[in-house]
This record gives sequence, C-alpha cells and structure tokens, in this order.
Amino acid sequence: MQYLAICEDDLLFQFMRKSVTKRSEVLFLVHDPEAAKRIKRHGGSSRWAELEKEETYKKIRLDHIDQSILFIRNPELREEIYSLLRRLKQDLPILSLASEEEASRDRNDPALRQLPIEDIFQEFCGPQLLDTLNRQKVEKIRSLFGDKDKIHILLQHDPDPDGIGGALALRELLGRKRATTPIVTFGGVTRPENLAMIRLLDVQIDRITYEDLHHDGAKLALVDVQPPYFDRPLKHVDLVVDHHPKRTPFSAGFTDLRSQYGATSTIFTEYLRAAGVEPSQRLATALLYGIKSDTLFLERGSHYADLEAFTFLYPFANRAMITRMERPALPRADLEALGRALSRLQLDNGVAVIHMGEIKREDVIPQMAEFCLQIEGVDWAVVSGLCGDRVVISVRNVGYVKSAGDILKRLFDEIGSAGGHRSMAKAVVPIERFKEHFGEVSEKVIREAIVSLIRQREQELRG
Ligand SMILES: [Mn+2]
Repeated sequence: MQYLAICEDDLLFQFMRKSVTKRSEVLFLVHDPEAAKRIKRHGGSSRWAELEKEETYKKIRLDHIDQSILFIRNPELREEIYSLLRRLKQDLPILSLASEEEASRDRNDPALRQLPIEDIFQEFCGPQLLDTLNRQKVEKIRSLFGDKDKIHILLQHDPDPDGIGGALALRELLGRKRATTPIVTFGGVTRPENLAMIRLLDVQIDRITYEDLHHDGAKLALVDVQPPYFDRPLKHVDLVVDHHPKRTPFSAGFTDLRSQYGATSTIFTEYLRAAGVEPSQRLATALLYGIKSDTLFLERGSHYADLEAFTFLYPFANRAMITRMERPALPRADLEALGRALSRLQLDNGVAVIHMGEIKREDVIPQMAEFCLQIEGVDWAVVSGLCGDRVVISVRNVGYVKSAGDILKRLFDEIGSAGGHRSMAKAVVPIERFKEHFGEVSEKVIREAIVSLIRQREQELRG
C-alpha cells in the first residue's frame, strides 16, 4: 500500500510517528519546508511542495497512490486540494480529516471518507495527553531513590495480585532487581490463587519485621496500602501508591491515591505507558491479573481507567497462566464450613448475615460474601469469622445504597481496622476488643449493628 498524506505541517506525522516510521509507505507532502525536514529527521519520508498546484500531484504520480490522507486545517485550502485531486484522479480514495461540522457534510463521493478530528483526538491523543501527568509522576518517583539505595516495597499483610502487580511494575519503572528492591510484607501470602500467582510468575515476597524495615537506611515504598493500615507507625515512608480511600492523614515523600480506580495495578499501568516502558509478559500478566481480581473482572468498583489499562495489557499477558491462577482448589474443610454457614443463612430485607465461627483460612470469608450476593434477593452480604485472635468481617453490596466501606469504618475503625470501597469492604478486630465493645461475637450482634446503619443510610438517601 502506498499512502500519500497531504498536510500543512508535520503535526499528523508526529501523531502517527510510531506506526509510519516502521513502514515507509507513507509519503508526507507538506506545505512547510521546515516541517518536511523534521519529518525526514525523525525517519519519515516527506516532500515539500506547493499543495494547491496541479504540478505537485503530477510529479507525485497519483496512479501509484492507493490511499490519500488530507489533513489540512484551512478549510478553503482543503477544499481546493480536494477538488484538484478529484479532477486528476476520479476514484482516488481520500480520507479527509476535518472538523465535525465539515466532516458531516454529505459530498456524494463514494471514494471520500471524512473523519472528524475530534474523534481521532479522542481515540489516539486523549490518553497520551493525560499522560503528561503520569509522566511527571514517574519522574518524581524516579527522583526519590538514589542508585545506591535499597528499597523495600511493602505490601499488605496478605499480599494480593493487585499489590504484587504494582510492586513488580514499580521495580521495573525504577530499573531495579529483586536483590536491591525486594517485595516485603509483615504477613505472608495465604490465598491459594495468590500462591499460584507467585509460583507461576516466580515472584519472591519476603517476610520482614518492623525492626528490619528501615535497616541500613533502606527506603520504603508502599504499594496498594497506606501507612495507617499498619499496627505500628512506620518511620519514614518515601512512596505511597494506592487506590483505597484515604483513611487517616499520613505523610510520605510521594503520594498518589486514586480511590476512584478499581486497582493499584491500573495506576502503575498508566505509569508504564507514560514512561514508554513496554511490559514484559510476566509484568503484564501480573498487572492484568491484579486488575482482574481487584475489580472482579472489571465488574465491581471499576473505572474507565481500569478498562483502558486492561485493554492495553491484554495482548502482552499470558492469559492461559491467569486461568491457571484463578482455579485454586478449595480445601474440603472450608467447603464444609461454607455448607454449614449457608444452612444457617437468614435474610433480613435483602441483607444476608453469616457468622462462620472459627475458620482456618481467612480468604473463605470474602469468598463467602461474594457467593452470597448471588442468592436471590440479597443486596448486602455480611460474612464474619474468627481467624486466630481476630474477628474478620467482609461486606459486599450490590444495591442502590452503596456504603460498605463507610459503614464498616463507622462500626469498627475505633476498635480495629476497617475500610474498603462503596461496594466491598473489610474489617478486622481483635476478638477481645470486639467483646469489650459488643459483649459477644455473634451473628445477632453483627446483624443488629450493620443492619441499623444500612437502614439509616437508606433513610438519609430517601430523605
Ligand atoms: Mn488493590
């Protein structure tokens, strides 16, 4: 295919640069000699000419052109060139880029296609323009750490795919290796899918103590989590990138919180794109899985940005590997706990509350809450269980009144830790403190506390 792009300057070339320099079949015919030079300098093929002269097109030999692109902002000049081309070659395919108003005018010319520039900008340039913001952030992030610094990337107590994906991306953005930039946690990976992920992607997550966190002046980067999440204050935090709502004020050298996003991996995908870093298959797979699992395949709490990041990562990722991560085997004992809990299920105006008692694996609680949402008539699923010396409560919500995070925070933040999004949230409270506050840990107590707040919220919204 031979393309002829007729332009006043090199603007179109700059937009198309990536694709046209790889393929030399696009000849840019430009009005401005300086622009013609710039195009050549950047590896494109160009010719300077007087665009309104018939001579110009005779020299080019339109017979060899399969497709012409007209990007002329001056409407009179555009019209003039269009008529000229038509006169010289009746069936020459012309793609004309014009304003929406002009492009919508019917020309009764089957070989002419008119595209509104606005649409093109929207599609190709919108994300790129926004990226200046991300580019600045990437620069700032890179400036935080010196070459000799050791960096600890700290995740939540039970690192999940979103945190792991973000951590790998941060390491990539900084051009670092595992040895100087380890991913650390005070807890450990427990969920079977997450264990499968770190095994399949060969991700090492080290357990660390508070004492060792700042050992030898190591710098600290928090990914998918904020300083107040931790039981003990962290000494110095250099970076926080997270999508959870801000709970308590904190200070850090660099902070990027985007609570409207469904995943921290989305933020890091934007950084990578802005920095022009093409993700490896391993990194893309981790980020894609992070977005997928945090947003339940883009369904819950997700934002247009999550979809956009997902689309970008998809071709780079190993989807077969993600499928293998997603099918973790449920232990028999936990299946039985699910069964017992279900048999006790009581529905109260769309609110399903289940207390599972003692359970072995904490991740069964959110899985159960997720599952309960599928029961007919359930808008709110509240599932709790006892893990060691803690009460863990997970809330999911599909209805009109969405304030899962707020409600858990109001109830449990004082006596434990609580947070989350409008539609999914979690609270963890030491059993002793729970008892001091509520008298006992039971379905009844949890139901009464949560249902009354949900009703209150509904009333506020109606009122
Ligand atoms: Mn997350």
